[in-house]
Amino acid sequence: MSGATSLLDAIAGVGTDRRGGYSRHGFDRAEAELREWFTAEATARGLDVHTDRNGNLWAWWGEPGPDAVVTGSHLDSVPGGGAFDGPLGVASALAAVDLLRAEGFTRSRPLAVAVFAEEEGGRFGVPCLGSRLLAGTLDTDTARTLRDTDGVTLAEAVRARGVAPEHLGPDPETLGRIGCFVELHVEQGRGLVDLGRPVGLASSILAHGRWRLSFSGEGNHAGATALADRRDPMLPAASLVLAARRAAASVPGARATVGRLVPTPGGTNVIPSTVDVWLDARASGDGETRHVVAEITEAAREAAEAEGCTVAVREESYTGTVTFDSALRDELAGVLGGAPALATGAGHDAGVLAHHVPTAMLFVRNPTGVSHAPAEHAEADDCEAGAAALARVLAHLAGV
Ligand code: HGY
Ligand code: MN
Ligand code: MN
Ligand code: MN
Repeated sequence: MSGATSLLDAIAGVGTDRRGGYSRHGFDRAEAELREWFTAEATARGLDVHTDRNGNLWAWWGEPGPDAVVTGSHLDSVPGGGAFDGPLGVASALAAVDLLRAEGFTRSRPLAVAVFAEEEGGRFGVPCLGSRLLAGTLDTDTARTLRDTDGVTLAEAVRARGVAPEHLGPDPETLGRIGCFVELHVEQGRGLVDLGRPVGLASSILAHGRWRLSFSGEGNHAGATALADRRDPMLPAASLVLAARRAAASVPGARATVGRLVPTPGGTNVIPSTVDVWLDARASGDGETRHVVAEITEAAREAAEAEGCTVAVREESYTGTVTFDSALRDELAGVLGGAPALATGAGHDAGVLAHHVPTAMLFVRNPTGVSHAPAEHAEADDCEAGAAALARVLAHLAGV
């Protein structure tokens, strides 16, 4: 890292800034500051930083060119997130550049560090927004009209960041430059802890998606309205939460989560007129995931009808099971002198790009196993081991 800043200090600094100012919006102040941090750190290393048509940052070592080796991750967060999910991959990429320069590394291929916008989908509800737009796996018209909780559209948000909204969308030129992509990420789970290893390689990602269920009833007075006269959408919403756990529990390895439920208008003494519920469901395959979601939405419809309410169900994003390229994974395990392969339930930009270019993920041990919460952690020496492993992988892939 530049000056005396250690890798961990940089991550803690970025993560803390981020955690403190939680980048609720993928293009708002908190992330804007983190993007400035990255641009300054990359420029200090002689990398040439560009912003692509979808707001992703690209720091090039040498001219942008075909068959580039790309590494990187994201800087945005979830509400109350930890300091490592995203920033560890970005800071480690910069630290790996330092290590390669220090050993006099000579490139045989272009090399870039990428920072993808809005990976958590915290502002516009679509995870991996920047990498999906890049890869063309998200309908551009739909994307442009995505709105945040303040009603700001993605088009308005990117324009405020100097990105022309009419340019949002598939970017085959940028995508075409990627020869392979390697993302380093803090592990979100205890696989490496249980194996007693500091670094591992990702084997697969669960199929995962997000659905929005909007329950509508009749807003009314909490005190003046007899129970028999109510059409309270909070009841079917509550049923949905319990149905989600039941449905996921019936499919081995499946997960279903309701982390966000918004009654409108949201007064203590007001029966809500509508309740919006966001469902995050994941399982080992499309069939399993769709089965879990079908069970949940069926229960939601029944509960809505019983309360004289209606429910609208909308799929907001979906990514099928990701299986990382086993040949590349085995090659990199060899470069690292053996590194365990780990499945994960967490989605990543690497999961989006894996459908388009040879892609691998490095995981760094998280002693708590916890993620998307302040307890998310990685020890300093494991962070350094991760950056050193990434440097060896990049040297193998991009060296002479
Ligand atoms: O939700 C996820 O799996 C990732 O953290 N975006
Ligand atoms: Mn995350
Ligand atoms: Mn992440
Ligand atoms: Mn009153």
